[in-house]
Amino acid sequence: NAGRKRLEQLPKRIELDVPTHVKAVAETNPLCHNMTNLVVQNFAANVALCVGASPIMSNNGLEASDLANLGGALVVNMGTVTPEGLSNYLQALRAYNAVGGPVILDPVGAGATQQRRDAVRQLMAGGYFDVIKGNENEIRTCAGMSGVQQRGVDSGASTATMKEKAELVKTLAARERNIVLMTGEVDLVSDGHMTLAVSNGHKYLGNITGSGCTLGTTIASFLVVNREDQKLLKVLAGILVYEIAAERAAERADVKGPGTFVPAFLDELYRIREETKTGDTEWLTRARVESV
Ligand code: ATP
Ligand code: TZP
Ligand code: MG
Ligand code: MG
Repeated sequence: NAGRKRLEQLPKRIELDVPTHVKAVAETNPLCHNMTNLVVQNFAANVALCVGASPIMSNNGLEASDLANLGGALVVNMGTVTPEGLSNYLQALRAYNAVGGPVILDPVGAGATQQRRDAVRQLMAGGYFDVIKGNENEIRTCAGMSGVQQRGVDSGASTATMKEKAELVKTLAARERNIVLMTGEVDLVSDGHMTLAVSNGHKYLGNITGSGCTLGTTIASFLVVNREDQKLLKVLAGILVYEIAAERAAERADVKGPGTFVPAFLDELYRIREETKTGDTEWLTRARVESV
């Protein structure tokens, strides 16, 4: 059947399509509109630039329709959401949906407070998100599961098995007819049909602020290119570039911990995109992707 065929083709698709998408971002400089939290503004703009996108940080809903018409993607990251912020996000969501522009939701801290639970509900009812990405507790909150209590923006320890988590992302993606990504040491990503586990990345990503947020910015940039292609593979391309850059950075002799990791990570994001432009895709041999 079609599902099995898609699965059999996966290694080949990764080998062929991932570099195509990486190259497309590097060569077409897609606009990436970030409505994001107060913490990560500068870091997210730098990550976007390093993968080859053109970032604009704007939390003003009144200018979202002009920006949507420029053909880029929107990141809605509710890390420092306020009532005014929420109405700006909703306005922007409608503007991008109206022109078919890709939108990604990062429900930061969704399970921490009542304000955030309400914000997630209103956002998900207010329009279509091509991708929802978050840590485990954030994705549980998006799925409407009760009893989720986050202590802040971090997910905290998990008691769920990989199988349970995979089932959750698949069910939510099927319900929302979009792509759902649950991040962690192993990332789970699904389009409601196929679910993939990505085991790349490095623990330093958990020791710096904004690693989830800037993965969202990266994925949004990838959603803009090769519009007729499968979204799941573009999301996967964004994840792989991001996490393999982190691995390469952490291995460098000049990296001694999370502080020196940040600039090295930006360097490696940039280097991977430059290598891919010249046809050198050796970095991709590190990809650890499994169907679950
Ligand atoms: P949290 O606040 O719970 O850390 P987050 O929104 O920052 O959540 P993460 O789950 O930390 O998001 O994921 C951000 C990125 O870091 C992802 O690419 C993920 O794969 C990677 N990552 C996080 N922890 C690890 C780890 N221990 N090993 C490898 N990669 C990791
Ligand atoms: N507080 C509000 S938003 C934010 C913090 C610390 C950044 C969260 O970043 P990430 O990428 O989810 O770790
Ligand atoms: Mg983190
Ligand atoms: Mg996060």
